[in-house]
Amino acid sequence: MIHKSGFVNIIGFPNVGKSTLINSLVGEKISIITNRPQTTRHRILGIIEKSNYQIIFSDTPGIILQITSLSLMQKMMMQYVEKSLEDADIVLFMTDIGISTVQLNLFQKCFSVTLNSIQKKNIPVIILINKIDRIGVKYTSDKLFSDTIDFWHKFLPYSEILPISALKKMNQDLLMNKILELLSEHPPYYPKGILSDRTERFFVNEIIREKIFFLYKKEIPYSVEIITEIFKEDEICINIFSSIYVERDSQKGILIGKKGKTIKRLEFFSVREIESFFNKKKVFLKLNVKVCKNWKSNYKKLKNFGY
Ligand SMILES: Nc1nc2c(ncn2[C@@H]2O[C@H](COP(=O)(O)OP(=O)(O)OP(=O)(O)O)[C@@H](O)[C@H]2O)c(=O)[nH]1
Ligand SMILES: [Mg+2]
Repeated sequence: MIHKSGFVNIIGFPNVGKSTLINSLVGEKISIITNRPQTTRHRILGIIEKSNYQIIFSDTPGIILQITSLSLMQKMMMQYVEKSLEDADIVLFMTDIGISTVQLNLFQKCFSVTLNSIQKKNIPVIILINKIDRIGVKYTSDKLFSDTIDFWHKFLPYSEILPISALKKMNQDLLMNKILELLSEHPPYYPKGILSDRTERFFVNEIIREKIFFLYKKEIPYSVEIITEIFKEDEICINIFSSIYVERDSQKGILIGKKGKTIKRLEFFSVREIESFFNKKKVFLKLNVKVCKNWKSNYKKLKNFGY
């Protein structure tokens, strides 16, 4: 029996549904999802396998199309994207029906060199146009949809274009069949039975960060980073102690809230999700807020945060 294996890297604009897709393909929530851009900050592997294949998917941060200066954190996020474009066996380039031609042209300007090199190396690219559930079965007559198709036809003429809905799992079987067709024969890259390359502590950090996106407005979710210092698991429960780092003193007060009310809510929502993620009856979580000035532009601090 032949065995296929390879790296299938999901790359695309912010907020188009990359993390939704990897979760849906892997069948577990390994990557957090919010309705705001730049949610994913790292490259996260999600592995699926059967006796005859092992596919290693990568979720990546959304490509920031911004001419003005990026923070060091954003630059590091974009390095994960570049790296994922280089080491892919297959690139799933994700866009959605809401992306305007202005954004697409800007993308062409910023990424033409990288995309040319992918084409030179003959790395197959499948262009995924996500969120077609928003326009339903008549999506082919949608103007934005046909503009997007035209753009990609001209830009990467040899790539397949597949309209999908990551949320509703539309055309996911088609996508899986295409991936399996394109993958090369290779023994598994990872020992069988592994779901992700990430640690339990990483998943806890990400769950807390996701809940911060839901509970806090404006810049707060973009100003936090989390480190889980204690993760002690026994048969019945998990004891967790995590620190939330903010950029400024004023943000510390906002995170904690009056008489600690808001942080209690954050603990409550985080605990519920951590319990379900680790399939545990009881999780005890203690959150602590610390100020770490300008961490987003400090290389050493970013390294400590796992960038
Ligand atoms: N209607 C619809 N919404 C979707 C679909 N896929 C994702 N979404 C929504 O789009 C938003 C962004 O989804 P994410 O999966 O976080 O997007 P992302 O590309 O990972 O975003 P970044 O990590 O910020 O780059 C969320 O509100 C999702 O529920 C889809 O197929 N249809
Ligand atoms: Mg994401």
